[in-house]
Amino acid sequence: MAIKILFTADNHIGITYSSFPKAKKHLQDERINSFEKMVQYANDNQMNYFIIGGDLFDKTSIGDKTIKEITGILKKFKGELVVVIPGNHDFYESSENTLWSKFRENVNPEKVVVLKEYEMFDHQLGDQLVHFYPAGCRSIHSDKNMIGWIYKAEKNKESINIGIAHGNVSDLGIDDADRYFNMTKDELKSCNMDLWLLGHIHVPYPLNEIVTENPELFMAGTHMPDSWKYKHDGNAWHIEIDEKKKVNAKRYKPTEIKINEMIYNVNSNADIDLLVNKLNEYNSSKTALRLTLKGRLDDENKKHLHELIKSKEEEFLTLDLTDHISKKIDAGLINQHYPNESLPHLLLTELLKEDPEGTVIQKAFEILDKVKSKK
Ligand SMILES: [Mn+2]
Repeated sequence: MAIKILFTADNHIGITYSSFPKAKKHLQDERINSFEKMVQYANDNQMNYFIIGGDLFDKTSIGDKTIKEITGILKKFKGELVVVIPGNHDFYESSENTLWSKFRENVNPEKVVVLKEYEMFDHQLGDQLVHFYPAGCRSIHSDKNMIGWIYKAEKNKESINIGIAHGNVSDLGIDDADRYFNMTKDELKSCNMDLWLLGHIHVPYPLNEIVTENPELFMAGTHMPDSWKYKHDGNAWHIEIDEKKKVNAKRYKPTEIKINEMIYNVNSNADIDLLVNKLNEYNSSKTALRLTLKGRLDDENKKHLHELIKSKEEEFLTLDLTDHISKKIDAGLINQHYPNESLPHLLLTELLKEDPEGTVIQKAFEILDKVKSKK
């Protein structure tokens, strides 16, 4: 019998989206709504396990209300078991009144387990025995990973053995290898798991949409884009593994929200039209866009461009504009500012001839303008 797993991680519930002032409330709500959509997807596809590979929450000091909101959503999972490991942001603390003690008070332990210990957890699914080997975190940083015990543990070849860990993987990671529970691919392989489910790097792995051969490790990525740096779609894995250990997987995208950055050169009216076309291609109500404009325009075109962007602003979830467009200097502008045969006129006309697109004329114009305004 094939078992079906919805695998997610790095949900960072409670993240504030503080660098998206206009959209932050919407993004915070969507983070929870899209989390719930994963549970719905898992139900619609009759999945057995809903596995969370660490950093379900953004921090250990998360409020009770948020904890209850999430446990309430997890209760709706109709499959056999929700399996959670603590990540480095929501690491396990053994004292009382902690995030995970409160979380566990709010769930049915038969249906939702937090695997905080470094020991095997068994689950019988029909005639299939499944062994989970968890390697969650007990601190925010560590120069050592937590999978050492798995390497040493006994394995039963008849059962399906699933390792779940949270941390950086050498060559895949984007984090400092020595601070975030770093694992090498060789170390993971030597543990002899049938499947590795990993969280921490917010980028999904592998990058294929459809997986028909066991990639040995899956990185969930985060279920929804979370920062200006984040260029991927939100992601979760739909994974199936049968008794012969054959793996099939596909991606599930729980949200339409995208975060994009765009740098664009505008030097003419035609460029402005092209820019508007590009902006029209976005699914704007679901997109936070950081737009940086470069190039050179005369005052009139620049004003026109700003009006256009202002009208677009409403459509986007957030449209952050950084304007590095400089003033276009041509004969007309020089004539307008300085009398014919004056020193500035002669100088600027000469520089314009020399290199009309260069930065020297730009600089010279700015300096002369400064001098002029001081008089
Ligand atoms: Mn993490």
